[in-house]
Amino acid sequence: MTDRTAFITGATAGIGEAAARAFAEAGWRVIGTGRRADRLEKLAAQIGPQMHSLTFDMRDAAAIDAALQSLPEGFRDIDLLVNNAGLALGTAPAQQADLAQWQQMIDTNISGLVAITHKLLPRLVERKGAIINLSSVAATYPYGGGNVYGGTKAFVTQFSLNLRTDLHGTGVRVTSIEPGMVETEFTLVRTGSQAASDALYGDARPMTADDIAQTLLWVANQPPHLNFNRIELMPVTQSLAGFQVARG
Ligand code: 8X3
Repeated sequence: MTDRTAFITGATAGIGEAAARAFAEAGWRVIGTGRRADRLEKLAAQIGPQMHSLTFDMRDAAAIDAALQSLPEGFRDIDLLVNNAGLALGTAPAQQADLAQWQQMIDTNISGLVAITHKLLPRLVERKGAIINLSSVAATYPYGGGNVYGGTKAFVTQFSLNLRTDLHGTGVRVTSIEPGMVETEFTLVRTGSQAASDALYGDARPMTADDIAQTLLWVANQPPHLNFNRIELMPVTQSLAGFQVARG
């Protein structure tokens, strides 16, 4: 055991679930959060007493408070916050997009993330802990249909950099992780279509949730004097395609 505790949001699937497993395997205590109690309980049963699950909706501040107050002895001293919960919805161009989907991305990727961070900051400062925020390559590079999703991730990256500045002198470390294509339920959630998900990942050799989980663990295990501000990573098969020009 490392005697350290990681608080991982969105641990019900994908990168969050892989991170919960990776940190537990490395001897960390893990608090895994999510909306889907059945998935969290299944994961907690597999990981064992090193994991404590908290079920709440990131968009409900009172539910977050109640969940944090319910933390049992042994899980109250939090050393690392992994802000992983987030989602993309829709691939339509902005002028055809659904406003409710935009709002849901803002509520989860921005409002939920800042609420959790705000609530855990005092404990993290006390423990000289760390925050790792899951941003995206979409924070930096625009792509078709990325509109509000990319905007939320640009927020996450810039919020990470600003947190670093505000936390100057506290010893708290902050890192923005900015992955490209990772094969998870991400595309299924975004499009609602298994066929779209299969078409995107098929033969593309995308990164895996475990690739990102191992990156998170590596960042968390750096010596306390070292801060990685931003890490951008992509599968070898993904690259940038440049500008477009409309004619006529
Ligand atoms: C999403 C990254 O490259 O799959 O955060 O659009 S990508």
